Amino acid sequence: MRGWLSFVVLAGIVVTSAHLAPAQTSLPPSSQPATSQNQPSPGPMALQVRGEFLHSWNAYKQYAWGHDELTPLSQDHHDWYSAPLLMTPVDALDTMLMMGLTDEATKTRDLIAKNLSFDRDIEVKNFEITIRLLGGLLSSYQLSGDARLLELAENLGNRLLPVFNSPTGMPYMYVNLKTGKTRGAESNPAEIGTLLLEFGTLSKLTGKPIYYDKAKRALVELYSRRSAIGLVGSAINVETGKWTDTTSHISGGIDSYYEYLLKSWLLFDDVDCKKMWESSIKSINKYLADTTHGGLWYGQADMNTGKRISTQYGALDAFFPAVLARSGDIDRARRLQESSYKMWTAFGIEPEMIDYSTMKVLSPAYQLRPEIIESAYYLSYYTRDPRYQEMGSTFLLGLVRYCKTDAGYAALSDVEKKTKRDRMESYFLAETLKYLYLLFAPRETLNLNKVVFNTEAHPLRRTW
Ligand code: DMJ
Repeated sequence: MRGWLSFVVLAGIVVTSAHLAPAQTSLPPSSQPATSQNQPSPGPMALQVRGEFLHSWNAYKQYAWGHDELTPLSQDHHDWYSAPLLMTPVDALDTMLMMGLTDEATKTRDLIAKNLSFDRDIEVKNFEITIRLLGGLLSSYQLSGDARLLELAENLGNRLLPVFNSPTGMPYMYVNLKTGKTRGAESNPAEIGTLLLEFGTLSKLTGKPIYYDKAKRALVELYSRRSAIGLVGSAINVETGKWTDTTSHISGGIDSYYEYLLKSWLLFDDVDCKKMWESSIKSINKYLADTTHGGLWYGQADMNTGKRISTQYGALDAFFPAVLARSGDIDRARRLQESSYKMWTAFGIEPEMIDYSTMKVLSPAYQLRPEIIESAYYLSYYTRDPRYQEMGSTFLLGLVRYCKTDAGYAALSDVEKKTKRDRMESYFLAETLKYLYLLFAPRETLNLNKVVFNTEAHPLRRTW
């Protein structure tokens, strides 16, 4: 079997097979891949996206190899902490595997296995490290069978565990990877409730329940502090369990908490998560949905009274059509995606935040975010309506026109002036280009009903 031309189906994901080195394969026999002769051809648009991925990845290799991120304008690198944790390679690896970039993936696995160490005296953000690194290591392990990635994931999981040692069981925001010292009692639902897919998968793959149990308890503790009308706020103290900001919304700081209620049910068959999702979505649709400003939007309300606080919506909120579609609510998903698209097309590319009652920009940056593209992919998958690939062409056009640089892609500091910012976040390769690729690739490239993407677009599969 040879590179791009040979495919295997890994319980729902079609990937090339050349990277499945037998010596490093440690998946149980029941989850070993079955060879498929039905090789899907990516098609011209997907190939163009793959070209944009390579343009960005090659720039990372040239200017930032071994570091966390490429800085595209200065053609240099940026590390999050005093020691690099290979954020971009770990985040980008499963995209390479899914795009069939076998040689790149093999070199990247070797880089990670040889150079990534978590034995560092650095204080890291638990949420970001979990969704990007733990999620990336686990999904790439499942796709490649490379046992070195699972070893790294387990090592990282053990170093993150101290975050849960708070009086409520809800995690602190920061932990020192070497000493286990924690900090940051003031947290939010997203940072508390976006851990179960990764920690739970680690439990299933290692046979050690501790990771699942700790992350599940955090989720349940958070849910149990919802208001009488079923909403959560924006900030909570994990030591006292008291809310310190009662503003409720589906935006950054809360967003992926809801996503993980739904997806933890789907990935683990966890009926508690099913119940928590089902009661939460009723409250979200009752108090946060807003149809009074042309189309469907979701704004902000007080978690206790349900009173509307503001009509803000932004690039991060645009993940919600994907979640609605995955839950089966195609009607709301379609309507909300039209609103997100209006936000994108008003400026040629989307701002971080608008007021949907006036369509005025509240926060002008575009940080190469994936959410609107993720939602287009889910809707395209479930409805087969060409409308969403048309949206995808608009997104690709805007990205190439406004964000492409000689060395990768750059965020924008202002979508109205189209001024660039010297930053290419690792999620651009993990999420933005992955979802864009999948949107244009043949539908059978991935069986969305058998795969659960974590919030950083790392595909997880039930191999247990
Ligand atoms: C990513 O790290 C994740 O998608 C997270 O849930 C939200 N922010 C970025 C992308 O915008």
